[in-house]
Amino acid sequence: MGMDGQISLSYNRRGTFQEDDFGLVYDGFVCVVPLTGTDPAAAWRREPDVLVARWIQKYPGMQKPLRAKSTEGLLCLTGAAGTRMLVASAVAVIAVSMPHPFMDQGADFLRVRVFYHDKCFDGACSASLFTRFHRECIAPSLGVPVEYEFHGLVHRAGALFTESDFTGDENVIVDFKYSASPRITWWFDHHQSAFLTPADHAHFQACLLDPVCSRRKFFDPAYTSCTSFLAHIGVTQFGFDVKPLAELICWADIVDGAKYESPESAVEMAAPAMKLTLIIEATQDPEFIPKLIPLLTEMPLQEVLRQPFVAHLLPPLMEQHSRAIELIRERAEYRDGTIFFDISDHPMEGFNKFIPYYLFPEAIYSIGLSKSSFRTKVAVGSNPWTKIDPETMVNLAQVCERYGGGGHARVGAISFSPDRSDEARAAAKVIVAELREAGLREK
Ligand SMILES: [Mn+2]
Repeated sequence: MGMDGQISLSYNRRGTFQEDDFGLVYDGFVCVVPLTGTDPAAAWRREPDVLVARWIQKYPGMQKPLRAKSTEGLLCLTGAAGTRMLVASAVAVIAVSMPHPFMDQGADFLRVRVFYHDKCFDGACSASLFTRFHRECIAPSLGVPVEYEFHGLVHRAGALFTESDFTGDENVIVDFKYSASPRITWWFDHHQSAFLTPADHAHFQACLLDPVCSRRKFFDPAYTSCTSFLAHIGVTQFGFDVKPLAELICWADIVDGAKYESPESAVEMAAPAMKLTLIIEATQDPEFIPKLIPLLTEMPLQEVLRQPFVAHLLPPLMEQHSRAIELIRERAEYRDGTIFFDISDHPMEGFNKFIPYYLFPEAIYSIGLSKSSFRTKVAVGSNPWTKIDPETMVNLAQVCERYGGGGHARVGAISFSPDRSDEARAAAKVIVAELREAGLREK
């Protein structure tokens, strides 16, 4: 089209613009094209002032154009509050010749690439929910078929994102940190620590002031899961119907918020969502979760679990889980409200942290000594189902900090290098004595 600059956002018939209009942002200019009524190109040639006046009246945020110029048949307007508006006869042509701003010329479908928190139940559910939301609420107004791709993201030291991975026509991040990349067109997160840097936070704040951007990027740390947050935005702002997805949304909250109603529901793995979580957290196959994601919003979780590519993964993991329960049962010493177990002679990469309270429901605290390939760990936790007044409980983060560890008031951990197991054992012994004393006081 002979225009430089970047189109930063896509059509938005259901969003910022009114129902009968067609909008896109081109190089910071907002352009609006009527999809109904008279031929806008003809109207523009005939009576440009009337057309501009009509838009200004319709979109109050774009009042009082200070400057108007015409470039290759496009009229650019600068608004009072710095809002720039582009109204043009040629925009109608853009609408026809460019089905989507980021689409390759000649491509006959739109690629939406969804980036999600990897090996996380909420991450996979969020990616699935976004896809169904986009397919039902956004894609129909695009006028082209849409294909969805999935790419997992992990927390790591250094740069979290690889810009060259953002190859979609739309690039979406769910349940993961903010990226200020202009290639990211949608973002949903609920983590307290969503912004890596103050600059990222400022970038998002600026987005919130933009009427188009603020309809694409959403953050609320008050939500237990990204899945339930995404559902809320979909329902309240886009008319998304989440009624068929109630099971998924409910379980994303339970799993991500560790809101299990009892130690049994956390440990016995009876619910399909728990079994799926076990599989999702353990998988080493990079193709597994992308294959799973589309199914999560298509069928009940029990049916997802029955799919052959899923079903065969469960038995060995359930067996490993049962072995961990038996080992902890065998080793646990319960006294004065506190459980202690040492399983450091049985290296394992992780175990369900609710097992101690499943075995000793009356326990207040538990201290576990375990060993994996890269560390000896002292896990210091408290029973989420205890009836003890939280005000009187020991702050476990402070206990762990004394040994260079950390965590939250209710659960913490200390890591020692594998060759410092003796120090780990000594620290565990001191903490056990301290918590048993506190446990005695509770009685
Ligand atoms: Mn989450």
